[in-house]
Amino acid sequence: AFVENLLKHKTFLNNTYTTTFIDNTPDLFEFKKRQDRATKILNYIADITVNGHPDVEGRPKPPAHAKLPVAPRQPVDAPPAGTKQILEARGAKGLADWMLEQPQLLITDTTMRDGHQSLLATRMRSTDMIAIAPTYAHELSNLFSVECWGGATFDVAYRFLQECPWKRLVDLRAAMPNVLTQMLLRASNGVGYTNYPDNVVQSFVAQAADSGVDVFRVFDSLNWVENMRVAMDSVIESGKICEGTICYTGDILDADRAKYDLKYYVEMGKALRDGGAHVLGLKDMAGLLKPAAARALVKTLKEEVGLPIHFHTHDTSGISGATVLAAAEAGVDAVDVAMDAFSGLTSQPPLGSIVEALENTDRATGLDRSALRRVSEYWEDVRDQYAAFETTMKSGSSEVWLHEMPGGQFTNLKAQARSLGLEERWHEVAQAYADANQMFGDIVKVTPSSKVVGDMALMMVSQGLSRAQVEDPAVDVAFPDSVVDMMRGNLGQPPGGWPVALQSKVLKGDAGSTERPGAHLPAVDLEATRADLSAQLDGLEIDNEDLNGYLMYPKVFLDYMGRHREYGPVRILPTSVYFYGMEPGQEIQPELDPGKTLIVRLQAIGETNEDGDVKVFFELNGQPRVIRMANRK
Ligand code: BTN
Ligand code: 3PY
Ligand code: ZN
Repeated sequence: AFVENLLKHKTFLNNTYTTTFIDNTPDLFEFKKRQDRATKILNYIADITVNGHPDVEGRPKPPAHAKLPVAPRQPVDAPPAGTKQILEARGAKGLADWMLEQPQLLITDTTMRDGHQSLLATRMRSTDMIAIAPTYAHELSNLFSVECWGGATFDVAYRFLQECPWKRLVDLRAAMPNVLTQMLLRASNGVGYTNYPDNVVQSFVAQAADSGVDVFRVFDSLNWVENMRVAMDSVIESGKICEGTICYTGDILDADRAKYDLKYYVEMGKALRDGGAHVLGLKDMAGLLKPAAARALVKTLKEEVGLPIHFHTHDTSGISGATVLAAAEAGVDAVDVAMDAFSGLTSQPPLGSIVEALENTDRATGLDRSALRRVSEYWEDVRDQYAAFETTMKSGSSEVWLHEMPGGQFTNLKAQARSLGLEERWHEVAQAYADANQMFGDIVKVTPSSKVVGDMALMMVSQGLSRAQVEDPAVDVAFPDSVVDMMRGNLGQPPGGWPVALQSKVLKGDAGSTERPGAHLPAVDLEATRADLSAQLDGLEIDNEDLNGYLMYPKVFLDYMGRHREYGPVRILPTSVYFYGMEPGQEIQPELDPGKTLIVRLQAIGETNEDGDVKVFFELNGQPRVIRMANRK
């Protein structure tokens, strides 16, 4: 093992070693067993079986009746042509024209992105998505698109699910070659929480297009079109569909909320069209758009902007189904809905019910209702596996019109409030969130601006500060870092700018920048970064997907890679095994590579010895294997 370490050592390979090399290079004596992927996976299963997974500890377990999700079998031959083939034949502009020609309401299924982001803290694993993708391809080939990437899914995959988000995308694309894939892109914030240098955004978009994204929904968290151009231009250049997106806030029918009136949205829609958007996204992230307002807004945007409109909302109030139907009546081209089992509450309205409601009307969707029920039954079984991540919201709530929290943030902020001991004071948090929003000048609240408002609200409640106190120059306030950053201009500019007095208090007299943040951020040297990353990973070859993952989230990516080396490709494990380990007598057959299946059987778990170790007895492909695991319980 020493010679092997020596021969592989970079200093040795580079011929840069000296006579003291062996004495000064302790890693030559680290004989960590090189393990194959199957052994790493057995280690992971043994670890989880003995010690549990930290993310589900103390959380509700899947119900006793939960059964392993099994997707319907599909034929091996090619699925029918779908929207993907229209994009290939007619290009992005042609696809947009095609949308305008369709009488039916076009349907996007959000289950694989916003559905689980809003209901299960984004914890759905790739294997549960990829298994059902062939059924989408064969039985739901007339969906407009499947939203399955972007938003919070990117970092959660690395951070909490120990899997590569790019591989998810590539696998879904391969299994679903006929339906458009869709992602949510936070413009200059990429899939992160802060502005990135322009060339990082460009590189990320180019890679996402290459790895399989067809529709890019691009939005800015302050609705600043100026800050969307780099991302939009990159999408257009890739040949994919640029959905330039308006984030909806306020109430166009309320004269007291004049900042965000119909004219404001029409102007923004025109600016996005003039910026090259193929489709106009209308993103109602908090579910504030009321049916009557939807009718007026959709009708006017259709007339004034002329692009196909794709509407997205959340059902936090419980009545967003009515808004979707009103938008459909007013001529909206496409809508986002989630499969029934992943719908409602802070998620999208139920896909199956919207489809039913439109049957025998001129907007009937043409989707196969029995296929939809089969697919939703599969999702029901999937959802049971994630009981640990269910949240406490039980009913629709009109309070959303007080706080205006995005669906994706609501349950998160509730969990954050709980962890600060503010669970019983949730309604105060909601009020403080509304106050913080007014204090910031009534802004669009969506990732990342929504996080800033949430940070401020939690601080106000935990420190007992009122809006008047926060604004009072005589009261000393230690503002959260995110607030300081936003007031400096690092997320960009809201319509009308920041309230001057508050900004001056937060920045201790400074004015803050009004320029586009990306204009100041120096370009990243991509090849130098690749070389540096490779060096940090012992010379591992870094492909473009890994490079772009690292550029978005350096630390999260490196932590992921470290665990990957220890545990191997745990993404192939069934979700129950990933979170809860195995029972004695249980057998699973995860697929290591296409066509290469492991047969893993847990035989028995031994007693803990005096060193605190447990022997876990497996059979791997029929051969006995024993893993010794520290019992940390
Ligand atoms: C994660 O970090 O959440 C995903 C990877 C799993 C890490 C395993 S879970 C059991 C063991 N205990 C830990 O704290 N980490 C490893
Ligand atoms: C995200 O940015 O992740 C969102 O879902 C915003 O609504
Ligand atoms: Zn959403």
